Amino acid sequence: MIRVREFEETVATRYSEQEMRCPVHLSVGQEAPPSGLCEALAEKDQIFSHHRSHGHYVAKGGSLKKLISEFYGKATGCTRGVGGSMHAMDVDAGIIACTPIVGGIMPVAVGSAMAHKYDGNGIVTAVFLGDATLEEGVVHESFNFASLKKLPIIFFCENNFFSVYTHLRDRQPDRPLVDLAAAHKMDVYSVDGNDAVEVFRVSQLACESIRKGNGPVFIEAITYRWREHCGPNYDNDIGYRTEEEFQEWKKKCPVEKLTKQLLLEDKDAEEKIKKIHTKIRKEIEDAFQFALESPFPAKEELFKNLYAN
Ligand SMILES: Cc1ncc(C[n+]2csc(CCOP(=O)(O)OP(=O)(O)O)c2C)c(N)n1
Repeated sequence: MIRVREFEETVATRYSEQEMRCPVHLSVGQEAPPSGLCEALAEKDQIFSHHRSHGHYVAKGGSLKKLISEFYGKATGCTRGVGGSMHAMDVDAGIIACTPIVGGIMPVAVGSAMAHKYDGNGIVTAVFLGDATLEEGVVHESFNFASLKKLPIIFFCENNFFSVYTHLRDRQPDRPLVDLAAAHKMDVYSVDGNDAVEVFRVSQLACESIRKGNGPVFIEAITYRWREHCGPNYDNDIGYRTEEEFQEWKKKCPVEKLTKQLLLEDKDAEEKIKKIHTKIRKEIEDAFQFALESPFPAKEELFKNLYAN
């Protein structure tokens, strides 16, 4: 969680330098869901995600150097500098693909989970989705098919209540989000998405059930994004949500929550956490330096992979 938070805060701070020229969808405040889930996944398990994927990528152990280089459009980036922040991937770390068309990644993840089932390789796939993603038809086709074929996949929904500037209550009827997945006959959980330990606990249950061959599981993690939908700023003044609401969620900071828990359990926790911060800050600094010093892709690279030939 600290690595995700420090990474995102550094991106936010350095974004105004105008050197990172791709959009950034930060997930400050939403560190517990990917951290809890990825702690429960095995190293060989795989994730798929969407536009707000930095936290997912970092939590699954993706290379910081590759991701930051991608933000700077450098040849050393995870898609060689041509994809930008919404196409994070690091196959070695099991981060297979992220795409920004809302819902677009769902059938891709389901197809991949089906391939793993047929290979019998024991890989669990987890696909991240936002609450708004449930409004896309393809999501329901994906739920239906995954359930029918008992595929080894976790549908992991981070409910942060907003689709850009529109609240959930103005987009969907008042009913539990988990009902949508339960209707497709799969196990569902709804958890406090700012409680990393709870997220880890249900993610472990999901993995155990999937590894027994019981088919997909849907998890809703209720959380809140602190910064604007896209970009480094705070936007509580523009009218779609209030400063009071934001402050209430800020009090539920997932990093502070876990820190407090650890301080109660371990007298050396403060010292250990300090060391983690120092180590991670250095790691992030090195990764930024690497990105800044890396070359831009050659001109010929621009048209590579655009055509079948
Ligand atoms: C099919 C499609 N429609 C609209 C958009 C524009 N859009 C980008 S992000 C977004 C909101 C997504 O909300 P959610 O899935 O809840 O994720 P969050 O941004 O809250 O993390 C929208 C509508 C898009 N990228 N794709």
